[in-house]
Amino acid sequence: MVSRNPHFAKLPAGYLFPEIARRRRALLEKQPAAKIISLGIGNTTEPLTPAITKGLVEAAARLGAAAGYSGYGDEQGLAALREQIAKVLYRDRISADEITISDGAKCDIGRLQILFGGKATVAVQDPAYPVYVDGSIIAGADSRLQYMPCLPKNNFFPDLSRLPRADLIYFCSPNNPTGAVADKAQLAELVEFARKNKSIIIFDAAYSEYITDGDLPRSIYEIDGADEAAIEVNSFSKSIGFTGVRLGWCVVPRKIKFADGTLVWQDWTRVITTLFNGASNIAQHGGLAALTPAGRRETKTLIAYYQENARLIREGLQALGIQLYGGVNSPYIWAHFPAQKSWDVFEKILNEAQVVTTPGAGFGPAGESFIRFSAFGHRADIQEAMQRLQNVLKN
Ligand code: PGU
Repeated sequence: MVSRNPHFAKLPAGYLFPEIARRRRALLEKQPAAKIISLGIGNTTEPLTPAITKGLVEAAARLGAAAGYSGYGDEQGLAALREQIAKVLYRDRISADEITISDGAKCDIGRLQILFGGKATVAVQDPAYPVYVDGSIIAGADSRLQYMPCLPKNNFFPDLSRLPRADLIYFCSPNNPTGAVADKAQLAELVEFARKNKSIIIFDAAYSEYITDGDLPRSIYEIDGADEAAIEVNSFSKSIGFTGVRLGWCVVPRKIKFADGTLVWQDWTRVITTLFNGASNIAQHGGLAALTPAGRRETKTLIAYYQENARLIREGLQALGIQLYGGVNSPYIWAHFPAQKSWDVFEKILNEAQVVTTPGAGFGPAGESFIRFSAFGHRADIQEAMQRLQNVLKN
């Protein structure tokens, strides 16, 4: 018999979102006619926009002719896309060769965990996107995980003065699930802390395009010195609806070194070239189309649609007197149900309103008594969900 990788025994039984899907199916078995609305998993619902669709279609068509066919590409991604990301999204704060194109931020987080291995000590925001914790456990980090509580009383920014040194610090802004966005002073404090401790920040900016407030940083590289201390992962999933198409990127600056002087970039290149064969060429051309002026205009309109959904959710919950956070420069609304268990509130909303949400406890201990509402949905569904909640959640 083959022995089981012992790290898997340390994980919670299942990943959060399949568990939520299981409970949704259980409701449908009891009430097959239920018209369930999902404000649960952050999954995009609106169609791809015209310029981006055209980029994808034309790339697919080129593959259908001898002259335009191509097979494997560079593992790091199309040079043109790396250059455009550096120019359009980072205003050349980092260089194209520090960017690798991937099949999404989640996949890059997993590969980064391979890069650092199980010996690395890890700090995570609590609550956090579960992949940081579960992925670290799979990589062998288990008990060395440090939780950094992020609660209303600290404005969802951890008290770094109490944090013991960790090799890796996961930080997500705009945050999933709290919707909090770190300002420049807070990120400067984080970068300073990491530099002082010789830690590496893994900065997840998957929702950066939801920041419309010009004073808030969209990238950690807006902070001086971050290129010596931070890796950034990002994605086209939530900005242009590529959740199913799959396209993301990772920035590993050349200034970041391991203790023995090796460039992290060098080993990252080794991971990418050895364990990844590049993102889909069609998807990459969709990404290129998204970075043209027309693509950028369409992206803004698409994001504005989900932001209006977020506004409607905030308005609806506020009318019920529920204390809430986020949902302004972020697609997530973090609603507080004091003294209640988040899985109980989740079940009540699911069974009585047929609305799927995400229980805060699924994101870590500090998520208890909170519910995450996702603004990804068709407008009519959002309106209908808020109507149903008026009846179910009113005191
Ligand atoms: N990073 C963060 C912070 C996320 O919230 C998500 C998706 C990703 C990365 C994934 O990006 P990709 O580029 O699409 O790989 N979070 C969603 C979906 C759940 C999941 O398991 O990814 C959510 O509802 O939290």
